[in-house]
Amino acid sequence: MEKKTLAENTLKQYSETQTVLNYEPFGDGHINDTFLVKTENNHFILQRVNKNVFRTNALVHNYKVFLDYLDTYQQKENVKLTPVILTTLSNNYHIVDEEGFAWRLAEFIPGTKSYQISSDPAISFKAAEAMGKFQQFLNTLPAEDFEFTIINYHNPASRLQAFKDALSKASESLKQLAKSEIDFSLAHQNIVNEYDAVAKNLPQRVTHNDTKLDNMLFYDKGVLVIDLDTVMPSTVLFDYGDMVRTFTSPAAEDEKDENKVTFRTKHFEALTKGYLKGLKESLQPIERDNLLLGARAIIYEQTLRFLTDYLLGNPYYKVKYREHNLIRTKTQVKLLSAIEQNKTQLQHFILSL
Ligand code: ADP
Ligand code: GN1
Ligand code: MG
Repeated sequence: MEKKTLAENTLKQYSETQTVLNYEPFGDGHINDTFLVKTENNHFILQRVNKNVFRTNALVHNYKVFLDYLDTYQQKENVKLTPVILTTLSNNYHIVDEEGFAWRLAEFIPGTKSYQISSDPAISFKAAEAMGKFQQFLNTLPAEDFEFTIINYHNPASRLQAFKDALSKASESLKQLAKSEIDFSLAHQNIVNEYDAVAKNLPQRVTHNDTKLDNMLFYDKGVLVIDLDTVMPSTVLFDYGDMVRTFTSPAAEDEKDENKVTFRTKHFEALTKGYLKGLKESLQPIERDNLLLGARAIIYEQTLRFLTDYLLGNPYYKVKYREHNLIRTKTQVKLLSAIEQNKTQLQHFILSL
């Protein structure tokens, strides 16, 4: 069935969307299909979850677990952490269509903005502070009630293996074009060993797992966290790390001019302060001591993921042109190299807070 018909069938299952005027693609996510829906009186966000990426049943299960807790938590703490996910006429958060795709409808808050790049350390601070508050909520959830919406999602060792497998299959011409990124990846495998050495002792918590800057919505009342498809058991190291990855460069993840990609210490400091502001006391020493390792591990993992996707002909990330994933790889390499050069000072800063 056509995606348009499936979307319209979905909207019929909510009382709020009986008068849809039109809907159009929205946002800049790499994974799901997102639409802005206009009705006579309101706007909504309609999303079709990518079933090739997520295990749909696990995802539908997890949303139910955390959304059922969220209402009570938000009322008790008097906070709003994320846009409301609406329930259907039969009281579900998702509708699974006949092709097996899950759809959901969320509140659209007018005047919200999401950013690809942080333009001010104050933005980095606020976004990370919001993520810290979100983690305080996640800390109240029992990890054993959650399923894995993606198996081996943040797992540097398995991402390294997937990269090596892709390398063995890739054409000579692609390997030639990505030669320096391949060499870089092979030369930095020690990061996986460093991560694996601490991983077994890290507490498993429910975490967000996709904390890039454009998964946060800024508005006059604060910052909301979105893109909850990867909420599942993992470690806070990656949530902290993905903020370092996406807040510290003044250039987009797919900036073609490598010279524009730099590591901004001020943003690193601001986001670290923001994240630890409310969260510091609930983190264990092993977590605080290894936050920087989390950043290095996730930037390395992201380098491998983009490069693997490039070598395999872009099956995973949405791309606008053939070299898009290679360009994304190059920005990760530049950022990780800068962090590797400043490891000692950065670690010192984290431990000084
Ligand atoms: P993806 O997994 O594809 O990244 P997201 O859930 O992050 O999907 O949504 C993609 C983009 O859509 C976001 O970066 C944001 O700009 C926008 N978006 C998603 N949900 C909302 C919402 N409730 N209100 C406003 N914008 C939203
Ligand atoms: C994807 O869904 P989105 O666009 O927020 C990806 C993340 C990557 C990110 C890189 C489920 O995030 O893991 O870090 O792209 N999400 C998934 O930009 O793979
Ligand atoms: Mg997103």
